[in-house]
Amino acid sequence: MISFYYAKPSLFSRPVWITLLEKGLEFEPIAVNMAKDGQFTPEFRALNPFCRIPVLVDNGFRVTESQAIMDYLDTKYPQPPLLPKAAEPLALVRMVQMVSINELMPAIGELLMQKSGQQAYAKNRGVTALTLFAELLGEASYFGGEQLSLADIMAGVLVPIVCELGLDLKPHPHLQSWLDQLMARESWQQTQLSTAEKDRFLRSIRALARLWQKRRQQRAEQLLNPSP
Ligand SMILES: N[C@@H](CCC(=O)N[C@@H](CS)C(=O)NCC(=O)O)C(=O)O
Repeated sequence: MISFYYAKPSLFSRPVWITLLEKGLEFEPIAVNMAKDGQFTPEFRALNPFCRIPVLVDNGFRVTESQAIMDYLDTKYPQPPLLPKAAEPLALVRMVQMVSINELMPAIGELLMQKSGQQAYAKNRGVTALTLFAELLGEASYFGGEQLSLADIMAGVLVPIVCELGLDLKPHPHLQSWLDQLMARESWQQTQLSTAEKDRFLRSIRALARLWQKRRQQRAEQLLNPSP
């Protein structure tokens, strides 16, 4: 049995969730209540000493880190394949995954927090990522070619968020069509926050960030002293 520890608004959890759905796998979703320190319980810390979601446990085998989990799922459950085999499409897929994680994700964090002094950098980072994605996608249906890949899943979760935060896909009409067809898929629909959930998350984001800042101190102590 696969257990999937997640939180619905978590942008690191959703790509794993979509991967599970696209693979048609049966799994037990276990919601971790981060507003109530669910990631700091001794049980959860035993699964991930860094106290972060997502975590996947497959018949006793534990995997942390969203990208590692997605790789694991694609190798263990190869149908339908979500990573191309040939060198060039694989490199392209990995580039999109890494740019999503290393550039778009921090840009989203900075735009969401509306930290003064960081908005221009965050926006430019986002615009540059979208321009690169449009170039890499070209006229193809998906980043890996004609089949959905982990790159589409990762970028397809983050691109709608940067657009909601003010970035524009108008200069990239094919990227917009790519996004529209992804968002129409059952796996995107099923994992989408409702308007009420999104509003609640946006209202709580600053309080959550303050709570996490406080917990970082707690984590610093826990990392040095792992006993519960
Ligand atoms: N590199 C990790 C990042 C995971 C991550 O930062 N998850 C956030 C939720 S979106 C989390 O668990 N935050 C809780 C905390 O930092 O206390 C991954 O790719 O899985």
